[in-house]
Order: sequence, then structure tokens, then C-alpha cells
Amino acid sequence: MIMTEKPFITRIVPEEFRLDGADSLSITTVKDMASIFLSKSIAATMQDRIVYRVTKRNVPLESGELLQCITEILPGDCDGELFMTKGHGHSNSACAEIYLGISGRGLVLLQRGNEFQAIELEKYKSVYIPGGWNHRTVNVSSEDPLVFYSIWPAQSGYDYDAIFRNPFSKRVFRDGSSYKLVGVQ
Ligand code: PAN
Ligand code: ZN
Repeated sequence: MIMTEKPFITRIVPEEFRLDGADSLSITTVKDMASIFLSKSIAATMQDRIVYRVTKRNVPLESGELLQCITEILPGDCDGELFMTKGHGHSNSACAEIYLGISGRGLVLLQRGNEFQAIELEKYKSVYIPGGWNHRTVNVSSEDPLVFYSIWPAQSGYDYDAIFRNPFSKRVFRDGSSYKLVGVQ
């Protein structure tokens, strides 16, 4: 089994919203989320818009190892539905995760069976996401990016189908200078 042997550091680069020491960058556009935003027709007209960027530090995917990343969700909306991550569950449902707000204002949507919660995320606030809860993050600011740090077990895995098997009970829309949660039929 290959494990991380030597200590290493990462650093959040101020105003660049990325993790120095990360070894992967992924960019998600509206096109990548065509099946996720409610308004498929408007999504089709703004396919190239970047919704979020993730810089991640990889480690061996072994028990005991920890992954970490910075997510930057840009301000914006698709027909009023605020920019957000795709959302997922962990393939290994025993695995929890911590999100720590770095800047901006957001909401973490959490779904387990019929249970739904929306928890506000802001600078220096952390949200503990227990295993078994699907999670998605929404940028509720119309001006600033939402930036947060995540740390989770390397053996979690990503289950992106989980949000289709058990959709979030609410979506988040712009409401003037604020936001509103709208129930999904
Ligand atoms: C986070 C997310 C990250 C991007 O690191 O992976 O914010 O969101 P999606 O994976 O839903 O596209 C995390 O929850 N990791 O487990
Ligand atoms: Zn996760």
C-alpha cells in the first residue's frame, strides 16, 4: 500500500482563490451542468460560462489519507437559479467532510432521504457534513465569488448519481438582492 510519507503544506492564495500546493484544477461550466440546472433551455444559451473551479491536492486513495481542495463558485445564475456545485453523495457513505468558509456568502444544501437542510456558509464558519448526506453548495452573492476549503477522507469516492436518485428538496433562486429557497415538485 502506498501512503503519503512526508509532511507537506498547502496554502490558500489570497484573492486568487486557489490552493497553492494543489496538483489538479477542474473547471465546471454551465454545459457540464446541463442536466442539473432547472432551466435546460436557458442553460443551452450560456454553455461556456464558468460556474466553479476546484483546485485539489491529491494523495493516495487509501484509508487514513485526507483529500483537500478549494472551491470557488462564481457569482451568477441560470434563469434565476444561483450558481452552485453539481452536488454529490460519497460512494462510501461512512465518510464525512468539513467545509470551511474562506470568503463570500453561500448555502450548503444537505439531503438525506426526506430530510433537507440549508446551512449558511461564510468566512471562518465550518459545516460538518456527516456521512450519508448528499451535499451541494450555492453562491448567494450576486457580486462576489464564494470560496471554501474542504477536507475529507480519501476513500470517500464521489457518487454524482445520488442527486438524481434522491434530489435536493429545494433549489435556490435570486430574489432581488437576496435569495429564496423554492421547493421542488
Ligand atoms: C467538495 C466538492 C467540490 C465541487 O470538494 O467536490 O466543492 O463540488 P462537486 O463535487 O459537487 O462538483 C466535496 O464535497 N468533496 O467531497
Ligand atoms: Zn463531498
